Amino acid sequence: MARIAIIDRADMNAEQARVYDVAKDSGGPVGGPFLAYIRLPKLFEGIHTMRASLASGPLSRREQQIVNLTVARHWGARYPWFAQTRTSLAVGIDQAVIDAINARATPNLPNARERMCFTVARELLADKGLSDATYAAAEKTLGLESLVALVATTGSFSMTCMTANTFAIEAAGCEPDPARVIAQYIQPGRQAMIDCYTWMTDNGYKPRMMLEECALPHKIIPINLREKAQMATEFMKISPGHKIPAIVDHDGPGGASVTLCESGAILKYLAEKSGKFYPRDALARVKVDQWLFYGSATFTTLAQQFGLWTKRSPVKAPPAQEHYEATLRDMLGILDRHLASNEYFGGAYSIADMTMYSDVHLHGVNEIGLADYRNVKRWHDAIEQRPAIQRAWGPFPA
Ligand SMILES: N[C@@H](CCC(=O)N[C@@H](CS)C(=O)NCC(=O)O)C(=O)O
Repeated sequence: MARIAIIDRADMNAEQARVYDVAKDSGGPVGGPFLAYIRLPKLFEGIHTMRASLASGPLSRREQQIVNLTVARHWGARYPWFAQTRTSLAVGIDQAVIDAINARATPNLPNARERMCFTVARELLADKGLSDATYAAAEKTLGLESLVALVATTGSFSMTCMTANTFAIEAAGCEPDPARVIAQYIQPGRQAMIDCYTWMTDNGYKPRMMLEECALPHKIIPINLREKAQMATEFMKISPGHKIPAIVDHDGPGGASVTLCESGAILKYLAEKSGKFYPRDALARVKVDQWLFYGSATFTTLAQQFGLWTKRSPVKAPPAQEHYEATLRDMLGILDRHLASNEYFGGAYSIADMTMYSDVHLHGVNEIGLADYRNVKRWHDAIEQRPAIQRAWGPFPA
């Protein structure tokens, strides 16, 4: 939390401690924006009561999540977006739906109630009310009680997002926000140093993680893969194989402009540029290279096939599905054995971990589960907590 100090349980007054314990014992949230609400214990308590009543109200878990995602995206609230993305995947919402909301597009929701939840939340936020036509359609599709719950959810979650934004609440720790550090050294009129062409895919997150970790000034340029933006002639001058991610560094070696694609090459380039997350010692460096290449060339490539055959392919092919699930489990076992005696892939946290994280996070956590891979889970959870990683996995900056 950047702007207000966290009050530890031990430092709370009696009323704060009471409401905090009640919330914690009932499994409710006590972190994030609740770190601000605790300043007003009655508000903290009231918000918990409202959350609980909405959670058990007429909207299904999925419907609530669609509203929360839409609200978090509207407010550009990083911590709530991050938290809601995780919960949405856990309740079975497709990554494609999350991607569409992140890209401010209309998600493909076959269920009429879910579609209406998105429409109402978006219209309320954009237009400050509902048109007669939307109101009538919403009442017909959802019923009055659900509509009341939907408006209340939109409003209450907006408060959460505004609180997170106002008090600059990050998901963990109190580290200075690199975004502010960056702002100090971008001179007025000067171009952002690095353009990062990317999309919300496993490879797409890799350079974002490194750029955030190094606090390197950069600009995100979304390349919408669903609209085939990667096939544009201008983009293919930067990435001849029409793939994201790619970068243009306007301040490369000797002041030259450098264009680069391939996530592994980009991570290595940024590591050499910043002098971070890549050991200087030659022996340590070759080990980081080994896992960097394994991550970029083998792990992600094969994990993508798992994603294709188990999630995205409209044609079901059980042998392919079984093959790639077994392959992914085998690879998670390989990672787990290495992490049993190594805190990170190359000893210290490095670009090798950044290349491996995306597919563990997307497929390992959400689809396979990490219960059988305890060392991978320990490693994943430590990285997930890093503020830079949470920023990198948040919505694209508006
Ligand atoms: N080996 C490449 C793979 C990049 C890749 O697979 N990119 C995908 C998205 S994750 C893409 O842009 N696909 C679009 C296409 O191939 O047209 C890397 O590590 O950067």
